[in-house]
Amino acid sequence: MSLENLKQTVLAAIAEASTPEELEAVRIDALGKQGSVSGLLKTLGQMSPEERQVQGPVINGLREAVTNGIAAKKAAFETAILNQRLATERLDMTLPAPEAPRGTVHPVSQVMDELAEIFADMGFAVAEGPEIEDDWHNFSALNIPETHPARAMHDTFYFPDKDAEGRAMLLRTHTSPVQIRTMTSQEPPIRIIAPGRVYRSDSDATHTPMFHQIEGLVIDKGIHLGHLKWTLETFLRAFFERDDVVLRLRPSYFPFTEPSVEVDVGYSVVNGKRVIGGSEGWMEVLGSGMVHRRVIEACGLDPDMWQGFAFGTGVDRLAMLKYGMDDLRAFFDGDNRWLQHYGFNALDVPTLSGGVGA
Ligand code: 2NL
Repeated sequence: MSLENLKQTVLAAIAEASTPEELEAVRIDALGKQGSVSGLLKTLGQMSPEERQVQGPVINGLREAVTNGIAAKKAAFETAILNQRLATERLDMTLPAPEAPRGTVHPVSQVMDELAEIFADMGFAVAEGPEIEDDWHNFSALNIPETHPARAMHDTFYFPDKDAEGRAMLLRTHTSPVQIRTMTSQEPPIRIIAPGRVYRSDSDATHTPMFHQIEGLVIDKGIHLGHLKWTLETFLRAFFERDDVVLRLRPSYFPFTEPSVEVDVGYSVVNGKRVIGGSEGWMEVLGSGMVHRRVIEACGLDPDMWQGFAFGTGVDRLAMLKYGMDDLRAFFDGDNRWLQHYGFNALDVPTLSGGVGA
């Protein structure tokens, strides 16, 4: 059979295949170990170099045409099967509801809702932004130098291609870019929290490559450390639902704040367990500081007119501290038994009057 005849025969068989099984049989006949096309490919080895130069592209072209034909037909079958399912499968909404609600709200969602409620009471709006960011919004605008280790490939997930402006694209490593976007698009005064998913190339017992962060930002005239301290104290007392939450502020360093402050909360030991409140020991819960004037400038604002404070913390960690979970990895396993145990009633929306607050 001539090459052209073989090609037409196989392409016709592909066109005639009426089920995925028939198509698979055609594929094996042509491209399988003993297949007609595979057989031709093997003949290339015995040819003289001159002959191979002529026949190689022809035979490989045949193989490619057959491979592409099969792939296109396979995709067509899959689309047809999906359309068939979409047309015939129905959810019967008239079925009675289960005896008791079965789903639960994940602790991370619960804590995010609690945080939004607490900060709304202090006049903060919730801001959101893209999880795929560029390196200007994620790093440069935050005064993080080109050589900072956080920018390294082994800490940050980069995409292979740059965007239209030539900026490197990445999965945001914190929710700060949301605040940068708010500062460049809104006039101060600004009072926002930015909760959401963030990504770092890190994975062990206490780190997952995706985790949840919440950051807060206030920009106004005459803002100082006293405002920061009052806001964090009011927030942490409301969140842990105790009046005896004690804060300890330690000097620290972040490129985007000056001065920078790390915040510990005091705990006491009751029946061998740590509970928030008192001051027998300390644990770090937040990073914060006064927004660096270079960050305010990068967003097009005059740092002699506008000042502010910012803070950031891990939502997963806050959830573990408040609700007593000890393994971070269980948060993302999707194990229904864990969710039945640690999850929250979907109808039990957190409110300041009903529990979150006091
Ligand atoms: C932490 C705590 C922090 C911020 C985040 C921030 C955002 C803007 C400007 C200035 Cl737009 N700061 N966020 C500030 C201090 C701490 O996160 O432990 N981070 C590693």
